[in-house]
Amino acid sequence: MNYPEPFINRLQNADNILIFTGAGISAESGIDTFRGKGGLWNKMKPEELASFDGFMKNPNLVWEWYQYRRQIVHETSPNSGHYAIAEFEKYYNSVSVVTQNVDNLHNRAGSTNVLELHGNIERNFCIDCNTFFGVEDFQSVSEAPKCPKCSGMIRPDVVWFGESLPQGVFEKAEALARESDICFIVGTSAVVYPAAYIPVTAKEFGAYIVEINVEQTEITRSVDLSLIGKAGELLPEIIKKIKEWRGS
Ligand code: BJW
Ligand code: ZN
Repeated sequence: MNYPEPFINRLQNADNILIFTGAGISAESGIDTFRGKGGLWNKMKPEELASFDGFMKNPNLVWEWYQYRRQIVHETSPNSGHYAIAEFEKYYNSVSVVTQNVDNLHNRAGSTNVLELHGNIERNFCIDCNTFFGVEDFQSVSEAPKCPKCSGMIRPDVVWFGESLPQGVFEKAEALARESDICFIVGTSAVVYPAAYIPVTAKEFGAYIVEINVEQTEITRSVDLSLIGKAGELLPEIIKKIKEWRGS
């Protein structure tokens, strides 16, 4: 692919790279997205499955849904998009991944600076005593479990609608956005807030904004460059170009 000159200039001179990702980066690993064609929210109701009220009304249903998704995450692997993102670290001073995903695949691909805005499906916690547990603690439990310490309800450590993001994580992501020279927006519909403010902040503070998505989104009209295609194909192409310039 031939890239526009301003993008090439930024890629060649950047120090700080920010990569903001959503469900689309994991689609090629076989994990369903939330919106759009085949999205989870076409078949399921977000207010029943991704809200605290929904959990309190039917904890077993919500627990079962997360156990099912954990199994999918456990059985899959990062794809070429996740690996390309990890590879940016070879070529730039500072590379940060700010993800809305809960699937842990950026960490598994080797990215070392990952901020998880919406939590991590591989953890649980007790809503009463706040003790954290790994997924292995309740691996084959099919009904919402109770805390072994205080009998409180155990829930996945993810951020549901109406809930605050993990303390300090959004602020850290905003600070990285302000410092970034290039901000990639990869595989997200960019409709969920406050997460979707991250690329807006990056742009306000002068970053060059590149969107990678299989289709146009809410944010396409405000980006500097929109690359339409699969993240697992477009990101490795960008890395290949960088390698050619750097000769390694
Ligand atoms: C590919 C591809 C390929 C596919 N390659 N691309 C301001 C304005 C308006 C509303 C609000 C606002 N502030 C707050 C709100 C309310 C709400 C919100 O944003 N609602 C909007 C939906 C209207 N936000 C919240 O409630 C947040 N909390 C909050 O604001 O707290 C403050 C507060 C506290 C107390 C009282 C009041 C306020 C919390 C949001 C939590 C979101 N949680 C979920 C579930 C996480 C757990 C789980 O996984 O189960 O997070 S919902 C879901 O959406 C998930 C995702 O992280 C998030 C974003 O979705 P994402 O990643 O963009 O996925 P998709 O499916 O939408 O898009 C995929 C894209 O990939 C598509 O574009 C495809 O084309 C593309 N694609 N294949 C490249 N191969
Ligand atoms: Zn407890």
